[in-house]
Parts: sequence; structure tokens; C-alpha cells
Amino acid sequence: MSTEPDTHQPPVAPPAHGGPTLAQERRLVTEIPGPRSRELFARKRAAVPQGIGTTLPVFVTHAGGGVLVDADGNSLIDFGSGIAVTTVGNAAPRVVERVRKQVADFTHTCFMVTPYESYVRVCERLNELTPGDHEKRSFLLNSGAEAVENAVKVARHATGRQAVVVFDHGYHGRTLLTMTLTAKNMPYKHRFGPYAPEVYRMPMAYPFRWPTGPENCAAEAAAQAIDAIDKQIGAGNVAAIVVEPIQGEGGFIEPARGFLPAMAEYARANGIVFVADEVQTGFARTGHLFACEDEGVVPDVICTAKGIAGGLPLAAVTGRAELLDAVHVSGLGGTYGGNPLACEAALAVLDTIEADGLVERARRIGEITLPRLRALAGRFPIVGDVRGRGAMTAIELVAPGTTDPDAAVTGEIARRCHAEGLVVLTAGTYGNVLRFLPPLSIPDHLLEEGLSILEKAIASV
Ligand code: PLZ
Repeated sequence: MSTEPDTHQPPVAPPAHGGPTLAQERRLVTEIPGPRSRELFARKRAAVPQGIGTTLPVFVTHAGGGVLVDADGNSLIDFGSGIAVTTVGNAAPRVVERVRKQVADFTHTCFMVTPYESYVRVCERLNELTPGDHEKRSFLLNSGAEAVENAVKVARHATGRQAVVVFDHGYHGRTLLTMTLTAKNMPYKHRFGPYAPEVYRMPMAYPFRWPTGPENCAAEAAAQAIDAIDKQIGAGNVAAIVVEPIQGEGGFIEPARGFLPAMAEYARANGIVFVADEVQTGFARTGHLFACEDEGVVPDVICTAKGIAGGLPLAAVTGRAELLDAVHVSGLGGTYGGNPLACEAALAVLDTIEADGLVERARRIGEITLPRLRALAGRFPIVGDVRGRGAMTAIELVAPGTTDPDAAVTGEIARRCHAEGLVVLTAGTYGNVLRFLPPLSIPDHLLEEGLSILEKAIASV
């Protein structure tokens, strides 16, 4: 038995429980991280390999609304949502209620052994809610990587083709195939090869960095990608084009308008399965239920995870019935995919998005955030670009007057935000993007306060 103290009880001003009952305030009672978190971090260092990194070494005991409460009793403003997961909030009331009931009823049967209704209901709702009114099927998995990997399996099986096209700055996971699909070497791929075969990377329409300017970006990037696919692979050999409608880890890159529709149209014309990886963008975050709705793109297959289940591990592949039904009986699955607790959580999340108007709420968060970020860009020449939609926004930091990435200043701003009790995340191929992913349950006053902390941190570097 461990003799370590119970970390579940915060030593200072213990809130009764998580969720929205937590005081919605930033409250710093120690330095960040405090002594208790530092002690726990030393234990983490001794028990967990350094390969599992830490953005901010505060150990959380409670979370809800727009705050994370740590083991020292500090209350931090959350602009991370556990990387775009707790979109409906942490310990969201409907999620807690449904999961609580389910955990007492039964915890697992394996859907492939003896099924249960909640899995089917989640799939029915995904089939209704995802873009396109064609006949659809869905199946459930545990992580975003698993969803993307399974989308590729389905596309290969259904088309009888092997090649997979992905894009510069893309991120799709850490398994062998999805690590291969991912663009960035450090930290995701370095020395983990050899990678999976038949993966081809094409230029992404990244407006801020397009050599001939943002206005030419969509058409030129699409023309280059299509030409390279035709010449280097042959369209008839391509099973799938896999793309994030807004690139997440790569730096919240919104493809120049027109690029996604052009690639989707090329896929359609050539019998290629167009796969939208909405793992980070999905479920109201961008001010649409799914980000590809912004340009009316209807993917053949859509991968979701993260925000789908309010923090419980769940992922889904949804797509055209004829593609998903092409796979032979028992060709897809996994022990835990669509675990009953996660399915109940997902149903609660979907209810919450509807009942609480969270698509609208994400838009409103964007309306508050983006003007303030643009004002920062006006004041501070290190802010080279402001982008994103809804509650998925970012700034890109550069040497003034250039597009040269400044990762050092980005890291320093993040550290200063953390020290002030604001959880922000970095991103980007060049490590020079600060991204903002507040839970949609954050109250306006915390959103504004967080943005003020960011402003001070930028002013102070
Ligand atoms: N596709 C678009 O954003 C996960 C990665 C965190 P999993 N992004 C966060 C990290 O450093 O491991 C992600 C994503 C997109 C796929 C994934 C993978 O989802 O649930 O992490 O497997």
C-alpha cells in the first residue's frame, strides 16, 4: 500500500466536487506549480518515462466550467480543454449523470460479443448529424488515431487501392500508420521508423506561408497537390485523401478557402475516398458541429473523437454505407470500442450541445476572442497571424516584420501565462503557435480574463 497522502482532497478551500459547481474564478494561493504539485511531479518523473511529456506540471484534482483546480488549491483558467476534449465542460452534469447510472448497471460486455443499445444510438445520431444526407454507417473505437487508422482500412478495402494522401503540417496520431500520416518529425516520429508504406504527402494551402501570397494559395496548392498525385502516384492507385479541415497540432492552419472543396471534388471524380479527420475540430468547437460544414464539404468518411464524449475515451468512423459495409463480417473492431460508459457520455454530450446551444456558444466565444487577438496583432509585431474559428483560435509568433517563426518567444509567453494561472497550449510545425481551446462552458468573464493575461504576457516579452 502506498503511504503517499491522498491527493484527491485539495488542501485549500476544497470544492465539493467538479463540474459547474466549482467557483468560476482564477485563484492563485501558491506559486505555479505549488509545492504539492512539485512533489507529485517528482514522483511522476520517477515512475513515468520522460517520453510522456508535461505542458504544465500542476496536478489536477477537480475541474469544471472554465477552471482546473490543482492539488495546492489553485484555480486556473482552462484554455486547453485537455486538447479539445472537454468541449461541453469537465464533469459536465449530463455526462456525470448518465455515466454514473451506467457504471452501476454494467461496465462492459464487448459490443462484438453481446451488444447494447447505447452504441447503436450513438451511431444513429452520428449518421444523422454528420454532413451529407446519404445513407451512412458508423462504428466506434477508443482514440482518434484508431479512428483514422480504421478509416484507411475501410478505404483500402472498399477501393482495392493502397495509396494514402496526406498533407504538410498534418497530424493524425501516434500509431505506426497514423504516425506515418503525421508530418512532423520531432517529437512524433523521431527514431520510431521504419514507417508504413504507401503514404504520400502533399502541399497544404497555408495562407500565412504561401510563397505567392494568401490570395493565390487555394488554387495553387490544390493544383500542385493534384498534379503531384497524378504524376507521382496515379489517381487510380489512391485509396484515400485524409485531411484535417482545420489542422490542429500543425498550428491551427485553416486551409485557404477553396482548397478543401477542390480536393474533395478531385477525390470524387477519381473514386478516391475523401476522409475528414475531425478529431480536433469536431462537435461544435469551430462554431459548426463539424468544421467541414464551413465550406459545405461533404466527406465520404469522417473521423471523430476527443469532444465526442466529454473526456471518456471514444472515437468514431462515420461514412457512406456502401464503403463501410464493404468490409467483410468481423473485419473491424476492438475489445473496448464503444465502451458503454463512453457511449452514455457521448449521448449526454450530444444532448448538451443541442440543449445548451453550444454551436452558437462556440461562435460567440470566437466573436469575443478573435477581435481581441486581432488587437494584439495590431499592437505587437511579433503576432504575425491570427486565425481560427469559434473556440478554436490561435496566434502565430514571428520575428517582427517577417514570417520567421519564433518558437522561443512562444514558449516564454506560454510559461508566463501558466505562471499567472492560465492554461494555454502551443502548436505548430515550427512550435510558434499559441492555440486557444476553451471549454464551451467557460463563462465570459474568465474568457476575457484569460485574454487579458495573454495580452500582459505578450507585452512583457
Ligand atoms: N487527429 C486531428 O488532433 C490528437 C495529440 C496529443 P488520439 N491530437 C492531440 C498528443 O501529443 O498525442 C489527434 C488530432 C487529429 C488524430 C489525433 C489522434 O487522436 O485520440 O490522440 O489518438
